[in-house]
Amino acid sequence: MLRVLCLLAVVDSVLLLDSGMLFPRESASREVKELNGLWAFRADISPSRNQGFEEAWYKSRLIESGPVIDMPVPASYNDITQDPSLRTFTGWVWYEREVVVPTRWITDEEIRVVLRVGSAHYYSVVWVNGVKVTEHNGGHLPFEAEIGSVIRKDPTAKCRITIAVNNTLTLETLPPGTIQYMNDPTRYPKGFFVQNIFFDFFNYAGIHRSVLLYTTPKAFYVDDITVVTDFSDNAGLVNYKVSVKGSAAATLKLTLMDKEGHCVASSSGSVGALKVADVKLWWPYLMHENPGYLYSLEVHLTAANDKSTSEDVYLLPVGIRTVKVSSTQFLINNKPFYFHGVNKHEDSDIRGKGFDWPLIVKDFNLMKWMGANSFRTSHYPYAEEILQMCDQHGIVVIDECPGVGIKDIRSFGNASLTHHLVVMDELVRRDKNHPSVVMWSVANEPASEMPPENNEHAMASKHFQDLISPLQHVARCVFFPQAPYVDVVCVNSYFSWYHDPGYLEVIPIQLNTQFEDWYAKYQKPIIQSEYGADTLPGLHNDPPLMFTEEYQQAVLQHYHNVFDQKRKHYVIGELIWNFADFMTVQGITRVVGNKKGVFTRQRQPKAAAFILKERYWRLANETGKLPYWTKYPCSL
Ligand code: BDP
Repeated sequence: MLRVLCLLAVVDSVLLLDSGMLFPRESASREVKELNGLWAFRADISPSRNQGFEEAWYKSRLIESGPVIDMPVPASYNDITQDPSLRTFTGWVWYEREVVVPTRWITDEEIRVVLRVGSAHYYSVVWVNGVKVTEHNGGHLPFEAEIGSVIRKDPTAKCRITIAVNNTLTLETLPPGTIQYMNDPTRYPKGFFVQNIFFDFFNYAGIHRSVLLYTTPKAFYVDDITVVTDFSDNAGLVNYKVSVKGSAAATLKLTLMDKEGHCVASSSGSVGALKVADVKLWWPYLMHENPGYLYSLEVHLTAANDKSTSEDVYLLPVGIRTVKVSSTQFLINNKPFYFHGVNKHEDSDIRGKGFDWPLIVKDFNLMKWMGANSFRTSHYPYAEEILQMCDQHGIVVIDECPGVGIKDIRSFGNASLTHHLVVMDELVRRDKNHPSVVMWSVANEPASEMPPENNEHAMASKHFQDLISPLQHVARCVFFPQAPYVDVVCVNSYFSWYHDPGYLEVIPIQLNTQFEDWYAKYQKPIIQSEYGADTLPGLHNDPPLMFTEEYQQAVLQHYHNVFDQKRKHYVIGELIWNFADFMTVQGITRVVGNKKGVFTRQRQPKAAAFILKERYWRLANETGKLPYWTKYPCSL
């Protein structure tokens, strides 16, 4: 079975949303207060799952309406307790935390106070001191609410934040899912229902990323920045657009600084271009001895009246690079780039999909150790901090929206299309300025065999293309093969695994046919975006048998032989499925999760990791320039 992904290459966007989503950063005019740690928590176990709303649990402290437990934020709640019903809970859960807000934020009416949730899966409603401040539909992207007026109502009260989160997936969510009630009393307990999903990872839920309070000035502030970069010879170009919100008239000044803090270009006005002499380009890891070079763009707003001057300052990291796609190559800074990398998941023991710095840094060290220059955010947008790490380390990213498991015909209507577009819009708004992001992935393996007139998700890629069409490096969607929206064809295939299981000898012929057919049809470069085999660490057999470490190694080697022939022509990358083992629903094909990782879930290498390490470093040696510190492997 060949499975096709949809991908769009980058770079700028015209957005439907009317406000920006800049990552909260401290500056001379902005403060950030993290609200991570222990929150009070209760799952609404009432049969309707609606008791919390009926009894208005948000109106007073959560403990006053019933028992609460400690719940860490960020983290999925599923694996935190010993309660099996919480592990698979579907419905509303309630989080609450009281926060001490700095007095000045309350007394100074000129300060804008914003509450931001990095992500909560899937549907969230947020109250502050019992007043609803926002709700958000979607499990992987940030949302915000301005809360100054609410906390100023009673300056002496603590600020009580209540967040209700519902992980129920419907035919219109991304990813989609259905709830199935089992009403036969001879077979199931009363009220028994299951959440059906059509994707292969556990539907972890809860507040997955940081919750923050941050401030900006109120009279005016930098709401959004878009940069699109280019270069010619030695000169770099940063085209920028700044959107300012607020009532006061303000002056805008932009300064681009190099790593040493020296100003290399400056400008004023909300739209313009900064020219950088002797530009240091942003290069991927292993393509240049100094990868991931970032400038810093200081956006400075000032307004003065007779009495005082006020300002807003925002610092945006900027990597200057270009992305182009020909019929056979993917070019970064006009040089051919070959993706030798991994597919990942946000997934680990205990935390589930919860953001965790030690895990992230470990994963980056492992990717760099094995010589991976890229990864795909299968199958949803990852935390912004991960993309920031990619920018800094030069790890190239295919940024995927949560359009995975779109299989049911009922998920192909207008409501699904509308939601898909909003999610893509939110994704581009959040990630458009990351130099590491070189491609958008619109969906993984939707039922693209549906004819175009019925296929709203194919329409999503068309609309999405219209959205980003004024841009310089626009690519076109792939997942709907007849549609002319393709820059890069991404193919997932599992020869000798899901097809002809156990017969390694089919791989060379089937993989060759796969590549030749897709290339003949579209004349677009192709990435092998998934391939692999489930492997239980420590299980051995020679000759190789399925599920042993030897079999995983053999599958990889057979695939690699074909990649080596085709990469001379139009194959532009290979991404192993998967970087690490990850949790899935229970089922007869999964032994406590998907075991196709080349690392275990605890990030220990299986034998296949060493095969990839040897290969990726060899590919890097052939095509790129190794950084100076590779002489000192300990620093990896
Ligand atoms: C691929 C899916 C991925 C699965 C993988 C597998 O894209 O989500 O985990 O198959 O079955 O087709 O291991």
